[in-house]
Amino acid sequence: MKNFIKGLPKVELHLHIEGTLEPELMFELAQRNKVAIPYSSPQAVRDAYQFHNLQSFLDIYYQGANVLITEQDFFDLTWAYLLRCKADNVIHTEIFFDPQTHTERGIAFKTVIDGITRALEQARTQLDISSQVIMCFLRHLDEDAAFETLAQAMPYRDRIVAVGLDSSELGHPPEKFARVFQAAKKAGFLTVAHAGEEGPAQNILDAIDLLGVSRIDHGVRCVENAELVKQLAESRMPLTVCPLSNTKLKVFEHMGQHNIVDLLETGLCVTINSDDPAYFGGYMTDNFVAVADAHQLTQQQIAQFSLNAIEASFIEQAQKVTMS
Ligand code: ES4
Ligand code: ZN
Repeated sequence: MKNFIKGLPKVELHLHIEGTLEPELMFELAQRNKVAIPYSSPQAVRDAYQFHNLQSFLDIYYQGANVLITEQDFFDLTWAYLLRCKADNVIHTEIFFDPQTHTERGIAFKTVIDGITRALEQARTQLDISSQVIMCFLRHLDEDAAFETLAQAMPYRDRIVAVGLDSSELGHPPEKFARVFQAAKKAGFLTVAHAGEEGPAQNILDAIDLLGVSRIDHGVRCVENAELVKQLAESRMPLTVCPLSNTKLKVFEHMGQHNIVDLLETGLCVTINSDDPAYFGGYMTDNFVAVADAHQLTQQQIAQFSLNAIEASFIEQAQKVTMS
């Protein structure tokens, strides 16, 4: 089954580029940029990755991003991820970046986006991997900061397909960003949002109704509202589910308890994604294998996750036809 999964063409729709920072590269960049990090070795970094909820992860994740300073750093980070994509037969990826994690430290928006998109362009020609970029607002920061970030993104409008919402879900519901999302839509961006990861099913409904999202990131807590599950199935609203993330952050205690297969069988457009693979123990193939092993998936079910991801992607319609 592992070989079938590895060879299956895959599309990734939920990936934080800052979450692909492997401990070895973190060390290399810390040295290169003379940034102090509170670890003695890459192994010590890995040992520190014991999380009990989303916040305990985010604290360590934002700290890790401090080693990213130059355009070349963002290129190296993104290129390393794209080589993993190639090894896993990921043929298209839509990556998130969090500009505020960097601009708050005095790194220019331009430095971040130029490094990321230079790697994505190189992957288009050298690795045959297509891509899109989604800019996320940090929901623990305020509405003004999100508006400022949206203004900074305007010169790069042609490189960013959508805006999203990530970071601490509890205490920061979708309504906090309704006006920013309205402005982003007016400027021509598609929208997505993390919802129903740690927060209630109501956040999924509000992301749809107040933020006008095209996809829900995570969304696994939709099962707490039967009417919502029916609506998601009928509308084929995609859920970008991240199995290893969910078990690492204790959204589910074990992979066997994960509801992704139930959602698939109920007819929802669920997809498998890696979220923050350097922190959660695996890239795309690992996530597929973890679900397939725990739930004894058939090849047909596994392939359906890939078909769903093509359907849910922001690839041009004409390109989708040739992919599927
Ligand atoms: C994230 Cl797993 C997860 N949830 C919310 N925000 C995030 N940012 C990076 N990973
Ligand atoms: Zn995420």
